[in-house]
Amino acid sequence: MYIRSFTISVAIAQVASLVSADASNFWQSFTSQINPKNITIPSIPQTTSTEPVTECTYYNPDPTLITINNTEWPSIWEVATTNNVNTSVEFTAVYNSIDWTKAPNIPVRTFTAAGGLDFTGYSATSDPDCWWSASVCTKPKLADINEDIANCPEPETWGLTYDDGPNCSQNAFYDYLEEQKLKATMFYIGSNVLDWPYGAMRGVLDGHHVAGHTWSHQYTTTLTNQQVLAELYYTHKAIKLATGLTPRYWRPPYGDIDDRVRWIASQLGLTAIMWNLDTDDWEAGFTTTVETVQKNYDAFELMGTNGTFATSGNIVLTHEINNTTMSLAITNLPKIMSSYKQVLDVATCYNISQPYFEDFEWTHTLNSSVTPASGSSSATQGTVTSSSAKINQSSTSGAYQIGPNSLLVIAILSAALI
Ligand SMILES: *[C@@H]1O[C@H](CO)[C@@H](O)[C@H](O)[C@H]1NC(C)=O
Ligand SMILES: *[C@@H]1O[C@H](CO)[C@@H](O)[C@H](O)[C@H]1NC(C)=O
Ligand SMILES: *[C@@H]1O[C@H](CO)[C@@H](O)[C@H](O)[C@H]1NC(C)=O
Ligand SMILES: *[C@@H]1O[C@H](CO)[C@@H](O)[C@H](O)[C@H]1NC(C)=O
Ligand SMILES: *[C@@H]1O[C@H](CO)[C@@H](O)[C@H](O)[C@H]1NC(C)=O
Ligand SMILES: *[C@@H]1O[C@H](CO)[C@@H](O)[C@H](O)[C@H]1NC(C)=O
Ligand SMILES: *[C@@H]1O[C@H](CO)[C@@H](O)[C@H](O)[C@H]1NC(C)=O
Ligand SMILES: *[C@@H]1O[C@H](CO)[C@@H](O)[C@H](O)[C@H]1NC(C)=O
Ligand SMILES: *[C@@H]1O[C@H](CO)[C@@H](O)[C@H](O)[C@H]1NC(C)=O
Ligand SMILES: CC(=O)N[C@H]1CO[C@H](CO)[C@@H](O)[C@@H]1O
Ligand SMILES: [Zn+2]
Repeated sequence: MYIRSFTISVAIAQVASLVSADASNFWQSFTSQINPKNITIPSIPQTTSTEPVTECTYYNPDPTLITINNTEWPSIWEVATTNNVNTSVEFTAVYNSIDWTKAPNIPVRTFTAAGGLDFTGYSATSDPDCWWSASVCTKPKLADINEDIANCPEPETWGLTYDDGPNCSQNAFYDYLEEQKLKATMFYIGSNVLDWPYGAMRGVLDGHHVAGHTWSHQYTTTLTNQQVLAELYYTHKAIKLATGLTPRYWRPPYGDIDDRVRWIASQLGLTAIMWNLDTDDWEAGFTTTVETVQKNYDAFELMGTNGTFATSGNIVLTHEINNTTMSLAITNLPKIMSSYKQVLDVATCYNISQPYFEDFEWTHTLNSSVTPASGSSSATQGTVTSSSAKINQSSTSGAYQIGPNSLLVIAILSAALI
């Protein structure tokens, strides 16, 4: 079986034109005791059991791996300016590194009495602020703002994404993804990362593409500039603490983003990843039934074979959350894999060679539903690792299996270098 594969060298530019700003160095002050290229997750019942109650029993992380000083972090599941972090020297410095006089003059949104976003006076047709919640807009109307990613351009490709982790009861699900050699983009909530840091470590260890999903999961357009900055900053700091990596990508909760929020994210060098298919899986057992969500999956699976994505693929919104959503995923992934040519994380489907600020090159392998997908390498900035370093990296982490396809990738990479 011939499988087409290739690697994207660092010579190929990042997606879109990333905005550079002083604040884009924010990640350089972050610290971590984790080497993302050599992760060993402590073997405790929470990391090995597949029984939800055992997995979700709180643990104190090993202080030689993760040290959490509560005074340095916002309150868990509260807006990220809480616990007085917004008056800290650390946060004030980041805040002041941004020239707020250049920020778009777009109002902070409000809620209606019924609890939904208030669109009064906003024209979804002219959509001056590229407000996704009003118009599904992903291409900024203003200059110098990173454009969102909303689909996988490869034909008949399913962009695999899971939101709201890491959330303690994920072991059986991550085991399943590993068995199937599937890599997903995992959008982690900062509060969950501090609560369940080994879950985030596992995301990186397993070779998933980890991205941010804010600190406390608010509608970001309803937050002040300071709050938006804090939600992004502390989430990416938490992911760094638990994994050694700071994501360049994030997803706004509920998709709620406009050009003001995009501009703030762009100051940090961050780009939003949206979706173009929504399973509504989080509603199962809540405001709808599992059967209704299954019908959404059925339709999306059919789209893989009926021509809907003949010229370019999708990114699908699904969630880790709990046993209901993860069981729906496990039930449906075999059909998804047989209906689509590829099932890929977004870094791979979008040729993103550096999904993190740190030096951690992404090695792309399309058709990863057939063979193992991307892995990490130990390249230094501007250079590409030797093939032996790649092999050792893979075997050390235990996450990537070296198959014929990986060897082909290495061969191509070596050939390109020599
Ligand atoms: C990887 O980590 C293990 C355990 O933490 C350590 O013993 C080993 O030396 C490390 N290997 C490398 C290549 O850093
Ligand atoms: C926690 O952080 C605060 C603020 O940075 C610092 O003053 C304090 O000494 C730290 N505590 C520990 C135990 O490290
Ligand atoms: C810090 O954040 C809190 C909570 O959002 C807010 O009440 C307070 O006014 C903020 N303080 C400053 C100095 O911005
Ligand atoms: C999962 O969460 C949803 C709410 O999002 C809830 O309705 C459902 O009952 C939960 N399922 C389990 C197994 O906890
Ligand atoms: C493919 O299937 C989807 C889901 O049933 C449907 O909405 C769409 O119209 C179909 N497209 C074509 C070209 O048949
Ligand atoms: C994560 O798990 C905790 C504890 O089980 C739960 O309270 C919280 O709602 C979960 N978060 C999400 C986003 O599902
Ligand atoms: C769902 O829960 C059952 C038992 O409570 C467990 O055996 C199963 O592995 C869980 N599934 C997932 C995907 O976590
Ligand atoms: C990714 O790279 C492949 C192969 O070079 C190319 O066909 C595809 O258009 C690229 N996709 C994007 C989004 O750049
Ligand atoms: C990689 O592994 C091979 C085979 O085990 C060994 O010969 C080589 O020295 C290793 N290279 C590095 C850089 O550790
Ligand atoms: C990009 C790529 O290599 N796509 C291939 C994936 O595999 C199918 C067959 O299973 C090919 O048709 C695609 O061209
Ligand atoms: Zn979410």
